[in-house]
Amino acid sequence: MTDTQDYHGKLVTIERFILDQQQAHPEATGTLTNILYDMALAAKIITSKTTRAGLAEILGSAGEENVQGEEVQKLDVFAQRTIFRLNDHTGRLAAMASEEEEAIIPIPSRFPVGPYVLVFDPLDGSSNIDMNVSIGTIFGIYRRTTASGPGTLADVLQPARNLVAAGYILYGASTMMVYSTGNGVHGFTLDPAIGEFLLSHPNIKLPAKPKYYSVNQGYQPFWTAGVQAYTEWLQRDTPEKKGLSLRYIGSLVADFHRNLLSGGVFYYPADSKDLKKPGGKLRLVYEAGPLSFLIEQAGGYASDGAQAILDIVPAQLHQRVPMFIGNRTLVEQAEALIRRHDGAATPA
Ligand code: P6P
Repeated sequence: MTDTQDYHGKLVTIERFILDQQQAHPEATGTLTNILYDMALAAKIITSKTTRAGLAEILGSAGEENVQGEEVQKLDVFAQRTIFRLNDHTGRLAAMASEEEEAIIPIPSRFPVGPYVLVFDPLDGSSNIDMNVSIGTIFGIYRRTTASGPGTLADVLQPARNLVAAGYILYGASTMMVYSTGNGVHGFTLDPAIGEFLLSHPNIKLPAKPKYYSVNQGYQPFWTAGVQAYTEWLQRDTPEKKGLSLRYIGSLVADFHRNLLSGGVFYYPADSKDLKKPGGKLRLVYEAGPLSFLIEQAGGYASDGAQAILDIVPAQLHQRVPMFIGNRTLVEQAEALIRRHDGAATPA
């Protein structure tokens, strides 16, 4: 097993790191390695567009032609097509599933299928683009569960504990790719001058002393009594912790990344504000699941308020789930207060 401590202070590209990690698995064929390579390439391609998003008016906004007469795509559609086109022909995947597509995405019949499935939210938080707020891509990789032929919905509807890899790409002041294959969480920062992701955050672990809580406090009137009590507990000095500061960007990958590095808890609970979303807003398969895999690899925990998100077997592709994710002590306190005030019935 490659000791990631060896990397501190060393100049390592993401490709070199992924390959080194593969060498810890003699049985590995390199297929997973190549899927991760392609996610890094997707990140570079999408970055080339997100850094100019604000210029859409000058360059033409989505659906129009830009000054070069090219059709300008909405960024989330562009991100979706980029990830699809990098993976549709490689023979590594049996199917894909995306936030942007109602059904699973089959591998075109002219291409071979492979042993993995890729689930992804191509550009989460894209409504923030016009305000130049950081946005992100979230992805998870499973081994297919069906024996052969085209991948099926069953291959995708697996509990996140089955993930073999998960990660995200944060398009912020710099572009970062953060991923895990079950051997710790590792962060890479894109150096645009050379077009390479360089290892900048080896073996990320949640700080034991949390700093922030992150929630949209605007929904407070619509929370259950348990979530109200939890929020009040987070704000207070207690024997276990100092009162936490509130930080909420409203862009999941940015909020998650900040708390991963600073320590804290992010939660998007169920609320009674929008009865069409009794289970909260975030999606289980391609948002909460992969992030829950990452947080546990970083020493934290993720719950829907009653159970580990990693153990939830999805019933539908786009099903939503309440999510409390971060330092284990903070998330377990949410479960305790919800049990005490709301009973075992909630959340949805
Ligand atoms: P609200 C962005 O639209 C998103 O899906 C996540 O990135 C973010 O965490 C959440 O919605 C914010 O939702 O209701 O607080 O605006």
